[in-house]
Amino acid sequence: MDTKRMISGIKPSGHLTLGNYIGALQNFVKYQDDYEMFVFIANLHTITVPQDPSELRNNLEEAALLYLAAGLNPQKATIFLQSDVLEHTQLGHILACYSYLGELNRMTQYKDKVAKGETNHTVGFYTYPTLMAADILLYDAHFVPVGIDQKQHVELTRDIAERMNNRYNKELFLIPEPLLEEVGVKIYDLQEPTKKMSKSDISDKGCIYLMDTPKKARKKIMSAVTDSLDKIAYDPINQPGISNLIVIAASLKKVSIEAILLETQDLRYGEFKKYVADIVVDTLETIQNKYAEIKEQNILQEVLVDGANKARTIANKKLKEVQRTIGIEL
Ligand code: AQP
Repeated sequence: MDTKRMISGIKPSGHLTLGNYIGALQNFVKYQDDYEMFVFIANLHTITVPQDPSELRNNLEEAALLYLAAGLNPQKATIFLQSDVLEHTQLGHILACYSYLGELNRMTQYKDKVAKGETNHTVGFYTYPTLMAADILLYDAHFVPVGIDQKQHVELTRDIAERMNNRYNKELFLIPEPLLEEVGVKIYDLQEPTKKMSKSDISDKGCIYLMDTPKKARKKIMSAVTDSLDKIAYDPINQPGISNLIVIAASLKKVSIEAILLETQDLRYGEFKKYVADIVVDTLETIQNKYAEIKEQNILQEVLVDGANKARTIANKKLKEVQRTIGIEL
């Protein structure tokens, strides 16, 4: 049986968070053994909102090092910078010409901005789902491992791919499936546990960054908002704070929610937070030690060049096929 292909990426629009790790990065690492894995750093997606160039460069380098520090192995996975493979933007433009304004208007992230009364979003922000569709379709990926917030974009990708396949009466694109984990598809802010933990949030009190010092991370967990019910139960509606901590623990320990509940049911909230903080700190320390080692080795450029070369070969072949099919190339 042929190995199935997977593609995913993270945008370095800030320091990567525990949400990025649980919802994306640790799954990429898990899948690299069984799938042909393509993982890119989605730098083109970051500039859909304003960025400071030197901060962005730092975030980009940090994200790439974190991919490796978290356990992605360049011998197994193709790791590259999105902008190094020009085929992404070219196919992005083509797919934008096969997408409708109504579809992009329905994208939740865009709708949320409009609902908040924000009017200064860029054209790039509006069309980023079509670029994301290109990121995926260039590689004929079977699966796209994502957190819940990105599922809608994979569904749009499927719609565009099916539309073009039907229009040209051939299997131009493979129809990808979003791949969501049972636990950890959405990690919430520790201070506002009904809101997603996001790297570009203004306040960082509720957000754990992978490069936070263990002391800082522990403090954030110990100050996480809980409730007055005084019981450790998985009840996201009535106990969103405690439930979020349970999910964090289960995801990092790679066990079920029930297993965490069994282990912690008799703990008081303070003890439970310490239990979760120990797990988080242990994860961060492992990643950060590896990060320091890899930075020292100075291998990043080589990994990204090799990855881009490999990705480009596949992407270019698909782009040419698309261009010939739609008639813009002889
Ligand atoms: N809190 C989260 N819980 C679970 N999964 C998450 N992901 C992000 N945050 C969480 C997943 O990580 C992958 C890469 O996401 P991204 O960084 O490219 O985009 P994003 O979802 O917009 O992430 P942020 O942190 O919220 O970025 P900003 O603040 O810049 O918008 C995706 O699979 C995502 O689901």
